[in-house]
Amino acid sequence: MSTDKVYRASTTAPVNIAVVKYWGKRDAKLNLPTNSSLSVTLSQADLRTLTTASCSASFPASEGDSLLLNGEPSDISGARTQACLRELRTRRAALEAADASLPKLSTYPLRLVSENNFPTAAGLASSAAGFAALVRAVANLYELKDTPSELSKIARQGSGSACRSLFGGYVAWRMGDKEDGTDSMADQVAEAAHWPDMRALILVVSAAKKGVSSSSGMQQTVATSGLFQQRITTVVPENMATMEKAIAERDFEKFAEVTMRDSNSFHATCADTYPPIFYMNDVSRAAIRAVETINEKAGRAVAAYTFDAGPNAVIYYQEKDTEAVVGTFYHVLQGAEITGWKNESIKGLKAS
Ligand code: 2P0
Repeated sequence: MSTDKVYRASTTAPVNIAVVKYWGKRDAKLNLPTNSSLSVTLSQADLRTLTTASCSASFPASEGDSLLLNGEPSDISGARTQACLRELRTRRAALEAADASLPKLSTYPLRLVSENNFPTAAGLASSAAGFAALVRAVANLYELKDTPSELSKIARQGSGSACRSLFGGYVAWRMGDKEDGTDSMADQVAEAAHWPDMRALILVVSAAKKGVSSSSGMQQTVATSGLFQQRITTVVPENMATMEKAIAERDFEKFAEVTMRDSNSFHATCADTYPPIFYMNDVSRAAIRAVETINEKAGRAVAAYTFDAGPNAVIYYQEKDTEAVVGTFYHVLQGAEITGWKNESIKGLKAS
């Protein structure tokens, strides 16, 4: 066999937006969380990372592994990326040890090329899709037999929320209780097709990079917030159980209430961090008031807001309520960019 042969595999991974939030690590090295979390995976038509992994004996060993992210060379020497690549190589090496006829891909330098189909500068969660795509692309290249849940344990070490992007639909990340993290992984609660009416609107309030990174923000919260203890012992376990039931029953009002309460609880623990962390701004709060107005007018919860570690709002709603929800935002939030989920006609519209 020619040593010049280039082995290659490509994959895409979607962005996910949590409705029960991950915030807090019990082990920062292994990315083990202090609570379970649950997210909705967004359509890959709108937000996804495409990653191609290749390797060859002909790639100069002196160049080592490399990553081209959106056309720019990117540093992969960080501990998290290295942990992912090490785990993937170890699994490939085990296959090679068991079958001498397999090419020794685990010994070749890796070239990774990754592109987001959304502006990285938009301040949207890109690390989740990024690490999920990286792990699956290399796993495909190495022809690993691991299940998505097994791969989620590797992606988790790149970025916690990345473990949830290995699945579509409604996804839970079970925190687990083992010290080595072997039971801290994601599983699918329901397929997207289970609730075909579900939609998400993303309101890009600010494209600026966030002031406090998630990693350091959550460490400060764990260390200083008293409210956080109540969140992880009582609030989140209840929200996880109620949310799973709401999804199973396609109960949008319950889904909406838990989504909004959990976002509020997460941001309350941020405010209770010392010194406090503020991710939402005045426009974010205007979005919350707009959702409240929409729901009051409808006489039921037809829209649910949630905010991550930044000011951008994600609004969940059902297709039948598009006019009430998107129509109102279209008029209310002047100057904010509106992007839609599922390639709807609202994609890319400017509010006016
Ligand atoms: C989430 N966030 O559940 C929560 C809600 C932000 C707020 O997961 O340190 O980038 O890489 O494990 O995954 C953001 O945290 O943090 C996040 P690391 P990550 O989506």
